Amino acid sequence: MIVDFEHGGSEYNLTESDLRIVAVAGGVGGAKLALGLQEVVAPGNLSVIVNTGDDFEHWGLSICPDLDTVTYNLAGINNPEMGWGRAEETFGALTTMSQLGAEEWFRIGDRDLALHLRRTEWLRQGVSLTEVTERLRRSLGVPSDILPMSDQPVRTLVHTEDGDMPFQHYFVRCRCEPAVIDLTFVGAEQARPTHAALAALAEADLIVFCPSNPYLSIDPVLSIPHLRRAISNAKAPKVAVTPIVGGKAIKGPAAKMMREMSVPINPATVANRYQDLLTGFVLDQQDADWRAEIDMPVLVTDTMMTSLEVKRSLAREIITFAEQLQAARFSEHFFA
Ligand code: FO1
Repeated sequence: MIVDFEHGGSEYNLTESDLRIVAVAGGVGGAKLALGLQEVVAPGNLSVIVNTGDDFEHWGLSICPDLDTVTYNLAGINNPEMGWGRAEETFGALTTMSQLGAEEWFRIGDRDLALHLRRTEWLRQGVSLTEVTERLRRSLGVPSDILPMSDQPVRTLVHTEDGDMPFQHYFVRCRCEPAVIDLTFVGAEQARPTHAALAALAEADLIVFCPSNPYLSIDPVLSIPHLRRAISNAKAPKVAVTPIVGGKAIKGPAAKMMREMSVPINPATVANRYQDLLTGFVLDQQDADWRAEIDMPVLVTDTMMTSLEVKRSLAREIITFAEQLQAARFSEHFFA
């Protein structure tokens, strides 16, 4: 339970408490912390608001990579080596599609393909992406809510020195090699946050920005009008975990993009980027010296989620950090 004034901050066992957490996540890095949070709160008390800017049509199917990466991680069936896709996967369909002249650069496994078929079938029937995602996560036994940021399409367009390209062409087909100039989230202006996401934010005791790429995963979520404001207006403390450790990203192109966009590659850049939204920031212990450059409360700890136990301990430390922030906020308020 986040410290509130009446309780005086008594320590609960979190999994029995009614603590409600909302995590904002993109792909691999975000999914890892989402799993850590799911492990330490009561079943059903975690909602993950997920980026859909990476989504695209491929083989005539609606592909939602970040939703699927979060779903597979929270279901415990993700491919631990790749970070995306499923464990124990086969690629018979991919091989045959290639023989039939279809594109093979985006490697869809046979079990993953079944999920895309099911999602595409339901979307074509008019079922919302939120409802589709709910059905899929329940079928896979995930106890947490997995919430698309919007049910309307938002597509990340990457402006590079080799021209403009859809996200998956940049990320997978071109392996993030083109130098990024800028990003556009096509459709964001017209997109509305889902009711489920707004409700989760209103009820949250804690909002966690997972260590996802700020430009490719967090910014698309914040680009949706009203969603950024709903996060800002939420009563819960907002804590972000650094996606940059030791001057580089754990995985993916964040550091490369920062260099190409002439942005200093350090945690302070990320913290200051979301300064107006955040209550606190989590630095990796390798970057403790950056604490002085960050103008908000900072938790310094091990953020390298190399095991399930580290994911759990990081989640617990964030919750304790948030309790301290909340207590400080109450004491300022009541004792100012
Ligand atoms: N990423 C790759 O680098 N290569 C792939 O072939 C690939 C296939 C793939 C299939 C399903 C899926 O859900 C994700 C997949 N990804 C692949 C990862 C994906 O491009 C990224 O996870 C996100 O879009 C960025 O977080």
